[in-house]
Amino acid sequence: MAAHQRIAIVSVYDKTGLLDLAKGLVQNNVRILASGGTSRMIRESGFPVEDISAITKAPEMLAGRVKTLHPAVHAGILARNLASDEKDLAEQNIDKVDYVICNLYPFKDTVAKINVTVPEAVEEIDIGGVTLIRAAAKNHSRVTILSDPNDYAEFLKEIESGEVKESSRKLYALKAFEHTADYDAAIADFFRKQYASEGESVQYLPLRYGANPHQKPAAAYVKEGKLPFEVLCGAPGYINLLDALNSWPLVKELKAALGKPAAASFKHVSPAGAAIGEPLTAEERKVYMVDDIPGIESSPLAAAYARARGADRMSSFGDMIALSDIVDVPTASIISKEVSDGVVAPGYEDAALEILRKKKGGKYLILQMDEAYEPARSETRTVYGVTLAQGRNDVEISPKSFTTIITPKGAGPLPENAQRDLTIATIAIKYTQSNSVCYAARGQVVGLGAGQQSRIHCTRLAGDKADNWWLRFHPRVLGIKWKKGTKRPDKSNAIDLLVSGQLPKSGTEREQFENFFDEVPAAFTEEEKTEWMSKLSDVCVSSDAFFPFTDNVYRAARSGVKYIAAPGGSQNDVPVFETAEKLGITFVEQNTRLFHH
Ligand code: 93A
Repeated sequence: MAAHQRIAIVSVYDKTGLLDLAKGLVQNNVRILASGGTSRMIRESGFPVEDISAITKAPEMLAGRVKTLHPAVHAGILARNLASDEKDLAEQNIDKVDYVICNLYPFKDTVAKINVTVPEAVEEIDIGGVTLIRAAAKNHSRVTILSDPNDYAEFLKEIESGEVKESSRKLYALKAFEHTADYDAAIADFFRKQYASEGESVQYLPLRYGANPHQKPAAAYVKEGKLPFEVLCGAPGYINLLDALNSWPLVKELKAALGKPAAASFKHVSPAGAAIGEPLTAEERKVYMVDDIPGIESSPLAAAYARARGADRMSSFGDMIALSDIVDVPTASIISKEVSDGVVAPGYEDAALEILRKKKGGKYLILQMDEAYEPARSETRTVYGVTLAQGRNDVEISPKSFTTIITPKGAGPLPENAQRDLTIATIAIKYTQSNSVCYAARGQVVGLGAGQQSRIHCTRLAGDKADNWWLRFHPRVLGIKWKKGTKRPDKSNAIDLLVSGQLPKSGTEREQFENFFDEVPAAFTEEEKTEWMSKLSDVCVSSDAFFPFTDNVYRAARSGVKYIAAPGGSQNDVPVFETAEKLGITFVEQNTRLFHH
């Protein structure tokens, strides 16, 4: 039986290298079948070529919309070396195809043009080419698919010396699948922008810009279904959404773990505070500036936000807020008094929504989250053109995570408050930019050190914040006589100067500071600070990875810390545990590293 003459189907939009390819195919006695424009170019250069219609017995139709779509083409490509496939081909008088060389209409280039219309884009959607490529790539155990002109030379070398190696066919097939996937993604992207921003189920949300005003275009979208939130008011920015999509799971998990309404106050993709709705004492109401909020004593959600916002008022300025429950009037009333960028919650009482809609001249961002939404198990992002993929951090943290005590040996179970506060600190760091260390007490974060490259810097930063939080309860701060009309942010700034020991001594800064008071408070002496710090106890600390040195434990001890939860694994584990024991700190195992970026 005469050897079967190999057949190549050639249909290329990008005709780069086409004539060299044709020449090489002809030299190797390969029969070339090509679509209209491709065939014309080969023929005009004097190489033998047949039109696809030679095997389909049908002309190209519909102004080129149907060129290669035909069983004579696709059965020839898809047939395996099986007796049953051979029989089918013989019955229909179809020859097997060995090589497919195809690249697609330039959809991406077309839609990149300004003001492109939908009909213009539609005409650039390649159907037959994608079918050729997919069919050949599917059958790559027998067929070679070339979808990139850069591969022609290597391919010709291979057929020169015999057959295309299996390893090459595999790589060409992979490239072909990537090519069609990328092509389809570009089409979906175009239509998402055209059709998915309207109506009830918004799938694509254009954003004004990305992290900075010059980073355009920007958008938020899901590839399937609809976005898990609705925009009730305002227009979210890119960083608002980063904050909302990190703070929402934080409060959802806090509530699930501890069974109480939860709140978080986020800035730059880390919590400034997070808390559950433990009732507020009279002092706490004063320190958190909520003693004038009607109904706060009967709203655990309002208490949770007062605590989250009250942890670090300086960092919370202009926050994105997450609330685990339907927002009520007391919670909305607190928010209405603070400088804030937006809120995400599962729902809003009508009267609460009315209050919030008035904020920022009607531009306050209000997002309603779909509580039932479950994100996909895997996450991807692109950094500098490279896609990174990972499983979502879906580890569950609950009071049960803190039952194994490392030191002191033989210690009984942790008190409930310690389990609660370790849970809060640990869920908070799960959503904090690493490295992170969190101090928690009284059902709330009291100091959080985020995004430091060195762990001791996290521990110090968080510890200093916890100290400042505690000093705000000092009678001198509680008794401050403010000048009438002093604004809340000015009060927060002035208190921060006072408690952090950064009081200006002279000059205009001092004058400005003094202007806020009827009676200027005296700076704290070191002795006063030490004396007051000694009254703080039962603070919990959680760390997103192990403590490499004992310095962290010494620093924590200075801020009333009695419980530490951190993963082990450092060469220094033993000295770290021993130091904790010496300082009267219970060290609890928390086996999961919780880096977050
Ligand atoms: O409109 S199509 O989707 N219909 C087809 O049947 C078809 N077959 C191949 N476009 C089709 N092609 C594409 O035509 C190829 O993907 C290639 O990009 C282009 C080559 O056309 P020509 O050979 O006429 O220049």
